[in-house]
Amino acid sequence: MQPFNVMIDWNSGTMSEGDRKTRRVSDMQGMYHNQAAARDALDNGDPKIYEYTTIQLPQESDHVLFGTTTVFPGRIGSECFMTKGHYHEQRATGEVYVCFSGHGRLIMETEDGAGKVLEMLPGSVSYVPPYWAHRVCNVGDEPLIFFAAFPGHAGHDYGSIEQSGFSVRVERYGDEVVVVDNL
Ligand code: S6P
Ligand code: ZN
Repeated sequence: MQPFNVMIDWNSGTMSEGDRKTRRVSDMQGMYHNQAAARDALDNGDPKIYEYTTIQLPQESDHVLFGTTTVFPGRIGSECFMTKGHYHEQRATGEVYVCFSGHGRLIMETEDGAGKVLEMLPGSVSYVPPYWAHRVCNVGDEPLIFFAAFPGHAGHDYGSIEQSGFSVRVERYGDEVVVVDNL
């Protein structure tokens, strides 16, 4: 394989290579706490929650996959727009998130019951260690744009999160951001 460049437009978070995927409320059924607010959002235009691009490379451990994500600003009820979140299928793989613009929270947890929430802001580099599920919430009024890099063989396990969710959620009231237990 030959080395190559890709170009990232940091205003939008789009990349010159790779498949850009869009996730709307309809792609995240049951993930927001306030189900009535989620139904309202669905009936009122099914807003875009986030978009992401991953570079197309062999999904092998010798390679490093990377991509960008743009989480749009907004809330479903009081809960901030967020990514679906996932474990890596190969649990023993970590990830690095570099935030370029916007303001967010990175929610992480393990199957052993450990949890951690980190702030994401321009210049923050967050390390997601192996075994930690991860989800990103936009707590600001601008798009939250970040870059991610992870081992090629990581894979994505969405099912575990779809079934049991994360143990906390991030809500915003006025300018106040709160992390609430999902009981
Ligand atoms: C991949 C990495 C990101 C996410 C992206 C969308 O390991 O964590 O590129 O894929 O932020 O989130 P999700 O949870 O829908 O994959
Ligand atoms: Zn990941």
